[in-house]
Amino acid sequence: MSRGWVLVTGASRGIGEATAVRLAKLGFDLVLWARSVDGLAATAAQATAAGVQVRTTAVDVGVSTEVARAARDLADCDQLSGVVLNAGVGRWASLAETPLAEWEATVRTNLDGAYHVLRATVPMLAARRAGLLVGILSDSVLYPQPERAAYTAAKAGMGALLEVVRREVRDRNVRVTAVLPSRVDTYFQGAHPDAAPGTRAGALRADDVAEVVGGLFELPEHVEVRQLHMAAMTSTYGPFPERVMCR
Ligand code: NJP
Repeated sequence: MSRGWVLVTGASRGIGEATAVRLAKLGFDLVLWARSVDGLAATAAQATAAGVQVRTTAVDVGVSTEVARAARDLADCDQLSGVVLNAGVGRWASLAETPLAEWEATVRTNLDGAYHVLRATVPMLAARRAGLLVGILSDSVLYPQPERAAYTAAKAGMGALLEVVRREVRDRNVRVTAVLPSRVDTYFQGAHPDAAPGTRAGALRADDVAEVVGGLFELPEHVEVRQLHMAAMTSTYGPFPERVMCR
């Protein structure tokens, strides 16, 4: 029996791909958005194998008209149960070395993209008087680091937007969770233009984040996890030493 539809953005690879597959295994039908048609098809094939319905649309979340067009298909889904705002990009550079085009591209995907997708989907969840919104932010929001002005600002803005939405739709029973991962072994660039799974030693795996997001969808409807900060035990990232001294 269907558990309703979940929209996952940035579902062509990385955390979005893993999350889509995890949610499919939990029985959710899926709407998958990203720009890469081939990547979406590969994710859809894995999700369909779990026996759920899957719809894919090539969408640049930073372009309002594309999101509006894709959202028209969403209206046909009889029950939108949740949204995973996962599409994101980031390239590390100091403020002085961040050209305007890079700043705008980062904000357009991470912050404007969240705005466009939220505007399209929050009314649907609010009308149902149920649903879960999960935003994939970053621990950069908690620990702003040098060399990543555009990314940190965009993700912090997205976090603020999610908090506003939480308060606006709380009385409609819509829950909002911000997930703040430390490093994850995906294609995400950060400081590494050639990043690919297998190149971030000691980081979380995409499946780890997917497992946690899947768990959020399994919670009773009266439970809201508002913020979730996760890191690999092998991570030494962040302002505090995370390595535990073994006796
Ligand atoms: O990265 P990657 P992750 N419109 O590059 C899509 C956050 N995060 O899985 O459009 C629509 O493997 C892109 O698809 P495509 C991070 O900020 C990561 O690690 O086909 N989709 C692909 O499916 C991000 O929010 C780390 O190119 C767009 C996906 O996004 C989320 O995790 C740490 C798009 C990116 O897959 C997933 O990133 C952290 C657009 N305009 C937070 N632009 C980490 N990996 O270390 C991109 O704290 N996508």
